[in-house]
Amino acid sequence: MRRTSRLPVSFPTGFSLLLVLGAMLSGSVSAQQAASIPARPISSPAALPELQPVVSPLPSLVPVFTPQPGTAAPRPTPLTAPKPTPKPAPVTSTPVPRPSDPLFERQWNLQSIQVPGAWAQLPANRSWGPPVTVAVLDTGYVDSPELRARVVNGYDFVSNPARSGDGDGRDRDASATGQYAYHGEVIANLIAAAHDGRGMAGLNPQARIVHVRVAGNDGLIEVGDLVDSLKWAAGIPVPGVPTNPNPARLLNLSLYADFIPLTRCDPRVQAAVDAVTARGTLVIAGAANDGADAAGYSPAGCRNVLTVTSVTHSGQRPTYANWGRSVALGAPGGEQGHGIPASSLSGMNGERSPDGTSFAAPHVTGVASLLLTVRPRLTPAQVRDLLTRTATPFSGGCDPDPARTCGAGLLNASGALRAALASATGAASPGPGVKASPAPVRPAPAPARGSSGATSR
Ligand SMILES: [Ca+2]
Ligand SMILES: [Ca+2]
Repeated sequence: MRRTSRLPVSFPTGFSLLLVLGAMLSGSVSAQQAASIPARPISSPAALPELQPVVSPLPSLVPVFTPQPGTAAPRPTPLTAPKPTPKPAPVTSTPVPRPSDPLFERQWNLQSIQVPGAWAQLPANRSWGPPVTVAVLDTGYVDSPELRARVVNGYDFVSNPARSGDGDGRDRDASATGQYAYHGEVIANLIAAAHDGRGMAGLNPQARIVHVRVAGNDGLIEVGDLVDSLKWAAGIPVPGVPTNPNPARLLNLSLYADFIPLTRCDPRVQAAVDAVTARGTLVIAGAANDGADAAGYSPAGCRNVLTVTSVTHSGQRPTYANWGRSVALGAPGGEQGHGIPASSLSGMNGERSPDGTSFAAPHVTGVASLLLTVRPRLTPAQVRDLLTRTATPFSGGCDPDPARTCGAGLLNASGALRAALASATGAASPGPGVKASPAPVRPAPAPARGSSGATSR
């Protein structure tokens, strides 16, 4: 039976376009469990919350080093004269960080894209560079203990009170409500969960998250709300809404249109993406979950969007995952029964393992945030180039049909960070030891235009 990503709702009339979250509801969490998520009403503050400078030390990326296999255990001093022992071999490589968070051992997704190898290249003294702000345009704010002082309740852009679930339209409280509240929570945690010995380990535990609520209680999104959310998240003024005091460098869009005629990127979404890109903000989107060509989807098929499809534990594209020339990369999205482990307040034992391209995209967002941490001035096109040219090609392609491409390959966090650090491109200022790159980062190739009018990259 063909899997479907469509949420079990009847589409209301009167919308020019609706978008549906790319959630693949995992069988491990029932709708009843998900529906038990408590709403967290937060009184409207006088001003929008601003991310404050972190006064306490950020959690270390490498709080605990677990002995690696083969590491010699301490031995008692022998009573007899010891034989001369050979000198230990000089250490030639940096220990691979192993966060002590209990879920880390099951986070296969981090291993498959070599995230620990990326962490190993970062300074252990927390002097990575300025934290990167990431906006998650999704179901809204959940007060995740994985994020604490690094998350803000951004803005609620759900304009229709009949679908908002909070009794009103747009307002300053982006708190998530309803059975899909976990969706944005998991995405934010994948990007930025603390390495604190509890729950999971995020890709970038220094990143800051701005939750932008764009999906209603039913998981549906109106195009006007999405367009305004995109602009606002990047710091572009939106009429009637206070300016975002925490403009983001990266926007994660784990959502897509999947019931309009799937022929092209919606021009309204395209215009917003272009405006955001012009401000130096990169839009990263899931490819969608229909096992179809992503070119006809919004925002997956839009120009200037870094579109991500899913890869399973065994390195294959799952049948649900979209494909095609619009797809830039693959990243772990998992499959039913073998999803992406993550902390979640409403999940059984505080965790859940959903699957879908919704959960592939934040892997790319998290790695992109690491690149911007070490090279804050990278442009969206330069980030895209670093991520795609360091990807691990799929052996034999990701589908027997060569038209069903998954882009450049599987995301390689370690390779991308190595390439960024080897170049001065995007550096805040060339510091000692930073060599100018003999080969500057190439700009993204010009998009080609297909016969359908859809854009591809
Ligand atoms: Ca509201
Ligand atoms: Ca944690």
